[in-house]
Amino acid sequence: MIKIGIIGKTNTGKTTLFNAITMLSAEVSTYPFTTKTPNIGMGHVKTLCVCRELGVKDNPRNSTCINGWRFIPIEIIDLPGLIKGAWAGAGLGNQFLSVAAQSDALLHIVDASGSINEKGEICEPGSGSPLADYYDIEDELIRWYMKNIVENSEKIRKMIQSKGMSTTRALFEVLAGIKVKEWQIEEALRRANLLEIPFLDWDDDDLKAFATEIRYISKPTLIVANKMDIPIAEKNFRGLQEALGEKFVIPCSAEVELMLRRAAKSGAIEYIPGEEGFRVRDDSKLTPRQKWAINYVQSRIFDKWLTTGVDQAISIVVFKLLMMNVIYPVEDPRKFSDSKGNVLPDAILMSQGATPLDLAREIHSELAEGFLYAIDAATGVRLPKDYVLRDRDVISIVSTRKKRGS
Ligand SMILES: Nc1nc2c(ncn2[C@@H]2O[C@H](COP(=O)(O)OP(=O)(O)OP(=O)(O)O)[C@@H](O)[C@H]2O)c(=O)[nH]1
Ligand SMILES: [Mg+2]
Repeated sequence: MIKIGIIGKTNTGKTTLFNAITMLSAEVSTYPFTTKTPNIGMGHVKTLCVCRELGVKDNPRNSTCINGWRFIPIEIIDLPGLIKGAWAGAGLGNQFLSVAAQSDALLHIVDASGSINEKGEICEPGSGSPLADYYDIEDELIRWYMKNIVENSEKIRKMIQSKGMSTTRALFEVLAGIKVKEWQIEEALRRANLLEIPFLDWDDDDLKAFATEIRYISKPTLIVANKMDIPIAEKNFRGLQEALGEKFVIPCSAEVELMLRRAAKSGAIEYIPGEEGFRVRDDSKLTPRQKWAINYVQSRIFDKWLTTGVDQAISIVVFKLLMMNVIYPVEDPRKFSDSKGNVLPDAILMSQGATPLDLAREIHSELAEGFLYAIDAATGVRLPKDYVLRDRDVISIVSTRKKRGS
């Protein structure tokens, strides 16, 4: 399952966002460093289901389908807030960063309303600096990568000198544990102009240049400008967009999303995450406080920003940054079902370039071992061996071995 880590300065709303996405109740407060250990939960990414296009009624098993939208599970990790010096182990720094490093992508939350000061304490909205906060946290991450390499430099040196390994391979041996891939190292070396300079000749600037590139390449990151329900956040949001023009920055209100999801769960409103509005079930049953909240949400978020941004944030990470495709594996290509007759039972996120054999591996190793060929269920055509899976493909794998349990 894809893992998305939520990082950011303390008090920016990471846990509020985590609770909104997972519908859990991890502790939220106005005190800095409320979250002491990572919270892990399940969220969903939304995609248009193929059921309508195929004209079938589906029976999802690993996911859910609501009004033609498929919600696919993903793992969300809420991390303790960062501070300057975290890379060197200050606060919960080290523990935090090694957990963050296990994620496939990151959401970097900033308090766009400027309601936290340099130390992360709540202050007058507009007085904090979201852009400075952003750079501080990014700096911590890059320093942490640098520290990791420096601590292992003797090991890297030995691998190069005694075992004759290339710089790329030796760095990979050390960084693989934090989910860095070999091609990403190659790419980072290229972008940092270090392809021709052996590791043994690197100076501090080379190390920093490499760490900066590998941080971005190995952990694609979406910047989430949170607390957009506070009016002054708009100015800061525009500033962030301006300054970080080459990156994705999206406006968001985690608190509003949390209110909406909880109200929908209680039955007071109808709301599908990501939609551009909600519907009150029965106006006459609302308390004055609920009426006030509904007004707040409507005027501060929907009228101004169209959505709360939470669902969009996850979609952008999964589909734009990680460039995942959604594949629907089925056993019976005519009925689009599994062996028990469940129509379109599973929706699986696969990386770009993945083949039907990769899909078989993802489902079960035995299915892959006996892999013969795959069928495109929508057209009934047998796919060539080197076929590359496309988004929304419905695939039936023909194998000498059946999936266990089927
Ligand atoms: N107005 C507004 N307040 C928010 C929003 N999201 C979070 N907050 C508030 O910001 C404060 C901090 O929220 P948390 O979710 O605990 O922040 P955190 O980043 O997890 O903080 P640490 O765990 O201490 O690092 C709380 O008072 C939240 O209610 C939002 O979208 N709008
Ligand atoms: Mg927290």
